[in-house]
Amino acid sequence: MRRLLVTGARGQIGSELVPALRSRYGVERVIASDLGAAVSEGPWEHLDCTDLEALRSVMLRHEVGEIYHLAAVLSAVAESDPGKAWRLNMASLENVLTAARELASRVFFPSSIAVFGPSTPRINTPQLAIQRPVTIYGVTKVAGELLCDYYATRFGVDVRGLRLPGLISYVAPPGGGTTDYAVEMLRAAARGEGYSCFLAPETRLDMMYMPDAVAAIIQLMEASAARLKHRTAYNVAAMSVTPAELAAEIRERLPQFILDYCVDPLRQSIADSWPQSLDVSAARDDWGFAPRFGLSAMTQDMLCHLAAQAQ
Ligand code: AKB
Repeated sequence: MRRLLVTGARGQIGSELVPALRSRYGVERVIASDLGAAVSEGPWEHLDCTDLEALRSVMLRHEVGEIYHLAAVLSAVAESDPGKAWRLNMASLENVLTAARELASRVFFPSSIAVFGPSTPRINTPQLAIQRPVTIYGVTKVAGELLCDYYATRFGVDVRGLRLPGLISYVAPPGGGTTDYAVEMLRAAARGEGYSCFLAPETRLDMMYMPDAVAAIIQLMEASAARLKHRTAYNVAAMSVTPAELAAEIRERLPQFILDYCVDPLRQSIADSWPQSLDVSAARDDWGFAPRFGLSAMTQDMLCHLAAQAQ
């Protein structure tokens, strides 16, 4: 039975996807990899996936048949060194696709709402819409989607992907994105602290709770290929939220929560270039995407878990 390799396993998605894959397919079948030391029990590889030889060697040694390529630089951090973000995001993806082609592996690629830009319709953004992002992160994600399409059609690599919105999780913090405010706000509230939000109160963006994101990744990878009309980049989202709405939801449970705003012009301009809500009907129709958590259920669950962690 061929194994599954997760790159970027220490990150926000990897921290929850690895345990979910291990509980579904068995601990020994899932190889977690990242730069640095292991963070979980089970097979672990120190792996820099910009190094093709190192990637090939891990894949051959573990007989990898499926790669979940999560390693990437996120939107806000990417703007501080666009050249590095381009090199890291593109070189690692090209290596993953090259190795997948050579070793007949399947690939999961996490795209993002960042593939869209100011010229895209911002409300109920269609599955097929103009993609002219104005961030380097978005540029790498559009190029990534196209590269995945190319490897799928030209070389028959089974690549699948989701355009993920902001992800909210109590397990691991996000790593330098524009949607990070939501996790930061919930964590501050759970600690009994106030929060100064770096996006303006009415900035509306799509979000999804991590259990729904993990379920969607697994569901997409298990779907019958014949049903997938947009394999490498499905729009997915579960709630369209502003900082003010999230704060109101928190205050229903923690009335003393204090929020103010200290808008960061860079992250605000990134958020203003992204859609406010996505049309997810293609994901629903093709492979049954059905997120369980809306704003209220997510807030309730996050605050419960964060309170339990504090004890
Ligand atoms: C970010 O904010 O950069 C990410 C994303 C939407 O891709 N969370």
